[in-house]
Amino acid sequence: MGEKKVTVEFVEDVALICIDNPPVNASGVAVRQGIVDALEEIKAAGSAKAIGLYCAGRTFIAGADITEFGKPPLQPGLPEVCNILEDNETPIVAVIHGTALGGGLETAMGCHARVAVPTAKVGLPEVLLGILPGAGGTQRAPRLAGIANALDLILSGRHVPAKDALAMGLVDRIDEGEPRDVALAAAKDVVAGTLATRRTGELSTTPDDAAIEVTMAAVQKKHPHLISPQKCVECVAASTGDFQEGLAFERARFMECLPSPQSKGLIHAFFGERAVANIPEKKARPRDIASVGVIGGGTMGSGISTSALMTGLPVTLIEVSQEGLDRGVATITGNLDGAVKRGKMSQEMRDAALANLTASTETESLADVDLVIEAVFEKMEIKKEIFTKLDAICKEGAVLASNTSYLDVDEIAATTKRPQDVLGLHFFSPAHIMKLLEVVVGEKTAPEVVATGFALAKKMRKVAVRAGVCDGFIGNRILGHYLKTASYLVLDGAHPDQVDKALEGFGFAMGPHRVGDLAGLDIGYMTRKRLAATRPAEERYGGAIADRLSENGWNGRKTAKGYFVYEGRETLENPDLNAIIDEERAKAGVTPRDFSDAEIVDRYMTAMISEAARVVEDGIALRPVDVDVVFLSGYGFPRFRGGPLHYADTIGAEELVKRIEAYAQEDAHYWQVPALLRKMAEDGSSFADLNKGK
Ligand code: T1G
Repeated sequence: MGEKKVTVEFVEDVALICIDNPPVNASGVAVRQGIVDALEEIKAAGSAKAIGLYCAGRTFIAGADITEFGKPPLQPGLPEVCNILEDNETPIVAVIHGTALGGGLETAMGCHARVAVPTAKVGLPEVLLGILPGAGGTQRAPRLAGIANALDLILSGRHVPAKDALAMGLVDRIDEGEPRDVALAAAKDVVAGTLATRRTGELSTTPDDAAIEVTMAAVQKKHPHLISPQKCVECVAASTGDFQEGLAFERARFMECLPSPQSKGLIHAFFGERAVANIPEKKARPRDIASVGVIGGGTMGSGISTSALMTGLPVTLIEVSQEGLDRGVATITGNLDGAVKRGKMSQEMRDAALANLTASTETESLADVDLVIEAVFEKMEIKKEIFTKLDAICKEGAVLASNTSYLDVDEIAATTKRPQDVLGLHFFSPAHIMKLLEVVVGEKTAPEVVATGFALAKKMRKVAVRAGVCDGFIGNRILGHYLKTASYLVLDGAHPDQVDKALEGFGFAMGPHRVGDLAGLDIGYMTRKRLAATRPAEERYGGAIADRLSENGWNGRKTAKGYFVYEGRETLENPDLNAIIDEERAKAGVTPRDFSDAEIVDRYMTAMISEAARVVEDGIALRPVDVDVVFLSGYGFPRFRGGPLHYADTIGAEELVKRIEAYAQEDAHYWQVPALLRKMAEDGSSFADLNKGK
């Protein structure tokens, strides 16, 4: 069992159990067995009248050890350990610091009292991993906090601050101090009778059928694709009955969720968001960023400024005109007010952030900033002009970044005498909300500059993914490819609404035509025009219908008309669309045919997977999981599917190659089997293998 993760200390008439399993005291088998052994050791000693259980390091148990999932279960299991704690004769008080999550909170609820330090948080986030609290959480939480609180805790997965946990009844007291000291004092108070103890399982839950009914209807509506939220509600409903029966019911539901593809997808996403931080430049020391300059007060520039201000960084916003500046400052102010409304920041923090904003039309005012982010119009000439100017103005060691979504970062860097200080920082709109940040590494970008991009992302609570230089980097390059499939499907017979509904059925929050209308069809129009000169002659053009919409001035929501018509909150059919589609099909000599929803999804996903495989093949993405995280945190890819390449493994390379070869009968230029996929089909490997470096 390796080195001891759990130790016992006897202090007069109490005993202390300390768990020490860095980094987050996950309750792997060594911790579970260690707790059981500790209780036996204390029993054998016979001197303790109360026990304090606490953790060393930065947090209380942050859950079951997720790395054990999917492997043969190791005994004792966590449900058993929680029951052993509860049945223990000598009362146990758990002391919570950091985050007691999932199996961690369940362990604490198995104890006979809970004391938290003021900064502690508790939660049951299992639903975010496609499972449910499987060590008694759905039975003990309602007994301590009531059905409504338990449903909130279990379905939101949120981390509840100590004072709210106290109000809910999840913890019994809040004490200041180091965990060991608090545990000792609390155990003493148990002996003295000033801290009450009880067995949670002996408590009863007051039925609340209305809450159960309303919540079940809500999760079925909000999470139509997911199985675990509904099972969570069923388990909480069972908590009004016999405790042991409730535990058995919970276990059965848990075992239905754990092997599900959804849970595998969500667990892949959890570890993926951590794996992408593993970059070649990981050991480089980031440069200190204490001030930021943002060039451009448009949607992106304002969003980026807002995101920086929300971290406490001072921002200097540059615009060419006072009018543009005023518009930028107004947008930033609106973003910050919105953040206050959403409870993301207090009014005081909002005021402090706004006080940290300087607006100027003088680029020279960026002479001393540590980082400049250019977010102007997507035109290479304009970007080159700006970087030439920044090169002359900015201090040595300043990091110069472009928020370009597509353009060649090396070409931009080459306009300066310091290409090693230049990189792409590709934010996603709205930049103060979207999690993803593509850190685009140029040929000459210095390792510490890349590390600076990742450090900034962490500070902004974003997920950074390292991308190489090509047209559109990771996300937009792949998007550009699979959106062609959407346009071909419409040209060949599917209706835009059917395509959207089929992909929403797959799990996307919104189909490509509605997303296009939301983002603005003019963006796609300009990209098609920009690429027209370099479009291969043999490439089938799918943009004719979308071009007609834009040429009619119908660019989506911002013009209240695009693929659909928008009246207030209503999305209606565009009465002019079908005629345009018919005309363009006729012009292209297409005899339309029917597509099933399944075929629409297969073609769309196969196109996405194909280009994603090429992005990995070309080294633009470090690993397949990097592509997955880009799509999960920047393109609304359904999280329970784990990302395009995790999903690809559920199909298998052989089947994907067969599909592409079949589709290539229609269009051999567009449907080409990526070399990586062909190799995987031949050697039976998977993207998961590649993630493991196999
Ligand atoms: N198991 C294994 N490894 C874990 C882990 C866990 N539960 N939690 C974190 N890690 C690793 C993580 O991969 C990373 O590794 C390192 O710890 C630091 O994490 C029966 C079955 C606790 C809030 O869902 O939300 O209990 O990348 O980078 O930002 O009902 O980690 O360094 O190699 O995230 O400070 C329920 C999951 C499990 C909580 C800390 N628990 N963890 O955040 O650090 S299911 C959870 C978190 C369960 C029972 C069921 C966060 C954190 P590496 P980090 P952080």
